[in-house]
Amino acid sequence: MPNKFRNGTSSNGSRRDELIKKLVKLRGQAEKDGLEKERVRQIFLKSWNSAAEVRAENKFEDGESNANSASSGLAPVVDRVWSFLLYWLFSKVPAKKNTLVYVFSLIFPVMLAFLLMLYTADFSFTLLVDDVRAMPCLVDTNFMVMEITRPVENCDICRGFDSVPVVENLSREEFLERHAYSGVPVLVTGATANWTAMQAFNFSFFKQLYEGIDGALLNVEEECQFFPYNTEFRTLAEVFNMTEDRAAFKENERTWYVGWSNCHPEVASVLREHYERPYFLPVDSESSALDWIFMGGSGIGANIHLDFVQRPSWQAQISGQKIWTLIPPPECEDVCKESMKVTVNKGDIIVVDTNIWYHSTYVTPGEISITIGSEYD
Ligand SMILES: O=C(O)CCC(=O)C(=O)O
Ligand SMILES: [Fe+2]
Repeated sequence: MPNKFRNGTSSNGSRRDELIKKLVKLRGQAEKDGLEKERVRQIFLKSWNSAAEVRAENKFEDGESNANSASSGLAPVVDRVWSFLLYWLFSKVPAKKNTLVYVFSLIFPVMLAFLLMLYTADFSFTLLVDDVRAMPCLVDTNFMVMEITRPVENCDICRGFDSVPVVENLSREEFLERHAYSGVPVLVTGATANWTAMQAFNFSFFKQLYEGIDGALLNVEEECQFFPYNTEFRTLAEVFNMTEDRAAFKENERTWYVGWSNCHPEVASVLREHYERPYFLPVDSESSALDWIFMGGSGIGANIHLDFVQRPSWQAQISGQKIWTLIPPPECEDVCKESMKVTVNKGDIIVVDTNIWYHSTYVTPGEISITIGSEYD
């Protein structure tokens, strides 16, 4: 099941950003000097050698997601806990250690942590998974590894323009030639004409759809991905349990914005009654079986991040308005504009390779923002 690996970059910015920039430049230089991409990658990975990072590297290698792993047995959970513990311990153990220090700073805490882990496991492995998943150091570690081992981009993705191209009618040929696989983003206005989604999709539509199909909510938890962003929701079921007032963004109610992927076939077939593949996608391009839905009120949507997917994505604005900020990869900063904002209105479709462009979203005040999208190849 293809998954978006969403790589958060929300916290402790500038020192890490500086470091990343330096590493990216170094990597670019190494490639210019004739070292093969794979060799450069190996060198960077080798020098990135704490236990936690090695774990993250494995994640990077197999393209697995950081999402709901509770379904795949206890092994990944135990692995993650161990990665974290080792990372924590190695960063705490003094460089020169005598036996006593060694026992107290390494073996003792490891045993204690292990016992604690077993103890916790009896009660709730789900909670443990949540806790570990929420640990920012794991996310950051992944981010660093992924950023410095990411292949250098070809900066044609932005050469010659400093705003996202906006078109009204886009033929398949034009799309194929200019955007489909080039990494050049595009906004196609008025592209959802005839989609009944424009009338049908709203909070209660999704609530009824998911609550009405046996196992659909659980399927999101176990097989797909759920992004709570800045909310307290842990599952899509919790989202649909919020009060009507909150769902309607009544005054004094806490605002919310969430996203999830759907991989339940029955839900997918209902969704697809209401939307079509964007008309400009190449006939022979395959669409992913996953639908991505983002829904919520005014304010920050997704924080700046890069996804870990091989395929470009499209996203249709069904309701409301959203501003996307696209930031080119650091190695293209001399060629590209530093960042580009593009407003996506109801009825528009944005196409972005979210694997190349750092991106964030902001929902403008007004109607609830609802989008549906997918990947294509
Ligand atoms: O729509 C959003 O708020 C975020 C979308 C996104 O990050 C994506 O599609 O990759
Ligand atoms: Fe994304």
